[in-house]
Amino acid sequence: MKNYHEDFEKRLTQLKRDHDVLLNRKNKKVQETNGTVDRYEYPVLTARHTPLQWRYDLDPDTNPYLMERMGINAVFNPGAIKFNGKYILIARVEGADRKSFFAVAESSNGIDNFRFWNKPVVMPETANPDTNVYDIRLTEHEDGWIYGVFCTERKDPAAAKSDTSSAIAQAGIARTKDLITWERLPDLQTPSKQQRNVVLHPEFVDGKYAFYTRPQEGFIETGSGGGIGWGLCENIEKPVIEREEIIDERVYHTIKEMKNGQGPPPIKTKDGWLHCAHGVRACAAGLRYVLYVFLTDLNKPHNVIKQPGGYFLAPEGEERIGDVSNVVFCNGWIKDDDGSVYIYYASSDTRTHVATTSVERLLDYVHNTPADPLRSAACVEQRIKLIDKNLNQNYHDL
Ligand code: M1P
Repeated sequence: MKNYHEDFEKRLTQLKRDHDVLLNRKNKKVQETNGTVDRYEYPVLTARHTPLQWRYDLDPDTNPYLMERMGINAVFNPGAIKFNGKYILIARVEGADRKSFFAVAESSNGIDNFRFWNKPVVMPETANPDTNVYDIRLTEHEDGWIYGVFCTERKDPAAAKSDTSSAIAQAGIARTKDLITWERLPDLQTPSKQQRNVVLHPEFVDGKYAFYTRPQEGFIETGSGGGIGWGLCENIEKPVIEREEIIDERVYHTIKEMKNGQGPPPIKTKDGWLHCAHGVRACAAGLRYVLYVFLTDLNKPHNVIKQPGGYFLAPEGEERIGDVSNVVFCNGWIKDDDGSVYIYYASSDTRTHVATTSVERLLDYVHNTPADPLRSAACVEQRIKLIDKNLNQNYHDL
């Protein structure tokens, strides 16, 4: 007769060993880069990084085949923060049942050995329970709280009974001091039917809380609106934005012609606020998501002062493939005191990576990368100017 317990023990030992190897694996910088960031060989978080006890029933009597009872499908789109000297990610962990939840993972160097805390975040609900929550942005606000602003999704109550996919997306808001206990505030109210990619600015503006928004008419399509919006709110405990203006619009035949959205909260620098956002274009293969970077005015964070043309980071290699292919998405980055910047981006709604750079490099990028001239002929003119400069100065024989 087959000894299930012996098989169970063997398999469990193997699972633990493999998990340990994964969690202890050192990350390596990838050699080839374009000078803007350093990319790394391995993702920092994947579904396989989640603790075994989150997925398996570890009791041989109730799970003799040691099956994954509650699978995890993906770990992506994390918010990020430096907290008690650790690099913290609050990831979107998606179960095999398609529902996402938040979970904290920490690392001491920001590039490898991320480990999940024992249990996922218990995020309180409002009176109107969320069906799905995802893509948290973490803001250390000058009011002393750490805010998490995330997408809350619920079935559209106006949808026909037969329509089981129409949804309403809004911005959920919660705050914490320890990343363990969260106080849920009411969802943000704005003039728009739907919201995603809403981010709280870290400082008061005109004495008010300031939000980057992304108004949209439908759940997937932004409709006639879209763009990165901006609005002020008097009272975070009753959060209402009465006036929403678009500060970074969608533009025909660019990397953000279909939609765009603010990434993490911006980083304050001597020259202005540095922003990372995603831009989406349509192509025969579907939607393509890339990241771009821009700078806004220090005193008026809603005024864009520099916007390099094109993308800053696009999916490469295995990043191109996943549940929603051809996507990179970023809603978390960390700036260290020495000016280093850790950009946590997800690829294809499946896994999470890190790219490192610095404030200095990012400022060089935004100041010296030409803006998109919007026409092929103007692009050629722009490139010939660069070629001529290089030829005339004869810097190096290529
Ligand atoms: O699938 C790509 C991304 O799509 C949405 O982002 P946006 O609203 O800008 O299109 C979000 O669902 C995001 O989580 C996802 O990564």
